Amino acid sequence: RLGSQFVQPAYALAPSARASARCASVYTNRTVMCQAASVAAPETVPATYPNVTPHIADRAQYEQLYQRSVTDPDGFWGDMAEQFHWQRKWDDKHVSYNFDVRQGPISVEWYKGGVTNICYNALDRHVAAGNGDVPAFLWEGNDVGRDKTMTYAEVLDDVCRLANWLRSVGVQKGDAVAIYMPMLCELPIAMLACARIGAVHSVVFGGFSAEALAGRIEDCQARVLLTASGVMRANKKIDLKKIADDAVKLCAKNNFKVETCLVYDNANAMPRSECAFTPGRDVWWQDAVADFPTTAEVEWVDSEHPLFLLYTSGSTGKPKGVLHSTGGYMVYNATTTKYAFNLSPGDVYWCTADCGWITGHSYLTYGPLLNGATNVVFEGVPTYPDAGRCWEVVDKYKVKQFYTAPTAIRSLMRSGDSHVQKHKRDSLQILGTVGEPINPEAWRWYHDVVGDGRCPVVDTWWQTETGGHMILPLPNVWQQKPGSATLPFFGVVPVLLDEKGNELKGEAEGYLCIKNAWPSTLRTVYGDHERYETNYFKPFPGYYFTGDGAKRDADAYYWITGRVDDVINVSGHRIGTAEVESALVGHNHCAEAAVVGFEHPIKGQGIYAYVTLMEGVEYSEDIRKDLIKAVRNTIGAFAAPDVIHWAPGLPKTRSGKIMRRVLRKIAAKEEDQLGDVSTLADPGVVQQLVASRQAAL
Ligand code: 6R9
Repeated sequence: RLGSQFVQPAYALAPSARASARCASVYTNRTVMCQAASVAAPETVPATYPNVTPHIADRAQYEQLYQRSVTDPDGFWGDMAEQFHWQRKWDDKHVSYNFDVRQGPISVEWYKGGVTNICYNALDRHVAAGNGDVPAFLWEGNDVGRDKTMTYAEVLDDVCRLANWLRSVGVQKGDAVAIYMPMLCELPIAMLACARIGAVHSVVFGGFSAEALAGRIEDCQARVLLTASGVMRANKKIDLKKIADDAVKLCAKNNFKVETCLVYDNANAMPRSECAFTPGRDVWWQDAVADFPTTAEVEWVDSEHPLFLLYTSGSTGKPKGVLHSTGGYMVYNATTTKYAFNLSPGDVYWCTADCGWITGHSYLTYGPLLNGATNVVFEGVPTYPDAGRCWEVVDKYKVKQFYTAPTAIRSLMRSGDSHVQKHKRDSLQILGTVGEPINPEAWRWYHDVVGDGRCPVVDTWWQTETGGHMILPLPNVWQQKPGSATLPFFGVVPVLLDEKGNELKGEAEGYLCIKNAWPSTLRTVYGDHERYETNYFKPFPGYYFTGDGAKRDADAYYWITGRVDDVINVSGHRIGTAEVESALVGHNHCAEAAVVGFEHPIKGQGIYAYVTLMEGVEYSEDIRKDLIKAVRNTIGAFAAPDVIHWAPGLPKTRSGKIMRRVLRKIAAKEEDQLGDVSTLADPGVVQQLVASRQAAL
């Protein structure tokens, strides 16, 4: 891992923004070495892949298009938007933005004057062009043998039925609708139905707890919730309806009423007879929606009309509702999908992400459908019933593009090559990764074993906030380097800044920021524009701050080094340390908690929690279990700490700030590299923690 020197950052966000006053975190964030840096020469990879004929001929053509995209965004992105249906065309000068807080409020506008609808462009447009019989979804269930195909025309029918139902229960343009669903076709269908009527969808990942779901429902005031009875993930039954019921009860306690719950009877996992049912509020999807007509009027919306909200973790406070709008998101998303995956209409494409995360929004639901591709929708997990499942599915559907996360690659790699080699995989042409830095070893295995050396690996760096890919190797357009996301996409100007906000030139390492607006820039944090400005634009005035550190090598390739703020990336899931701390101190025996990340062989990062108990409380196995349960209940099982370290005291400066870099070093067993600890109020605490680490479970 790079960025090994920890110094106090130049920017400091207001401590009052912390989730809980009792939380121990302070802003001794991990920072990067802002300096000239050199990157070791990478291993060689093939320069060209005979199987892949890219949409863009070569690096020279990329350079030419890239130059135009950044010097003439109105023209370049106008051209990219031409293929879509616009009820009213955008103005010639359609781009305007302010990224500088000193010049006034941050604002971003794209396709000014344009009126469109993303659902129409994802579905109706293809059906109208005579492609209604092309499969849109190839659904593959958790259990081998359960599958279903839906054509574009069939998806459109179902979207219209649901859109009509949503209207019938009073959902109007601009209203938020919460979606808490497993990976059934009905999940992307629900998103598209919202978009059709101009409602704003807010999908909550099915792994979140009732409390987390309730917080998200209340924040966006969603009066309608779409959910399902339950789901099987590998051998585990997840009772989604029960969690949804608990969430609705929690909302009621806070005086917010969810008026209608539409529940999909996922009978194979959990028949409706096993579910609690609240008459007057709950409605069974199959009963209520089937009789509505298969046509539904499109709500034409302004380009800047909000499309969706997606909550994501940051360094401070509760998760932020990242808001994306319609026109810019649509065009950027479709364009990145096309070039990143070298996608053509009718290609069989598979992204393994869940729709509960941004990857499932951009590269499962919208991007592939906007491009007329055939999408595999997978309900299960890559290791069930065995580690060969993905390759079996690749052969079954003749998947051409496969997109997954480094954590999945590492876990499959551990199961051995035989699971891969049992299957042919000869349909594969492009392999993609997303979510966290991919270590060169995993990259190699993905490239050499899964792709048999025939398929370029597209390492896509981007974020919930960016809506679409930002830095990535366009496949077979330029040489890859394992572990590097390489060069920016059209219209993106990445910069590396030092801690004072100066742009670093040439080979360097620094804070990764973006200098200009791109079409799918997040438009605000829902209900809190000030927080949007504080988080993303105040740290380095004039720039969008990504929260990541990066290096740039002599070939101008970018190497992402990871988060520089208090966000941990566990299996590609973003988790704020403040959120976990807040959950831990919510337990009545916990006096103080400080959470850091540590390197984990499969998950990328694991969660290491230092916990100080209340006076007189003895640390025990029961308390450990209880603390983990508190995190599961407050956030979700995926955020449960891997290690709980009972800490009689935490290393604090005389002003009471916790020195997190010390905690990170102890968690990493690198206490010989603590650096300067002379400002600690009680240096003895460090030895105590090192000594007590053995007992950490
Ligand atoms: C799309 C997504 C965003 C954070 C981001 C960075 C990390 C994502 C990466 C990567 C290195 C890649 N990240 N892709 N780091 N290489 N290819 O994951 O969005 O959940 O918002 O996470 O994930 O740290 O800042 P999100």
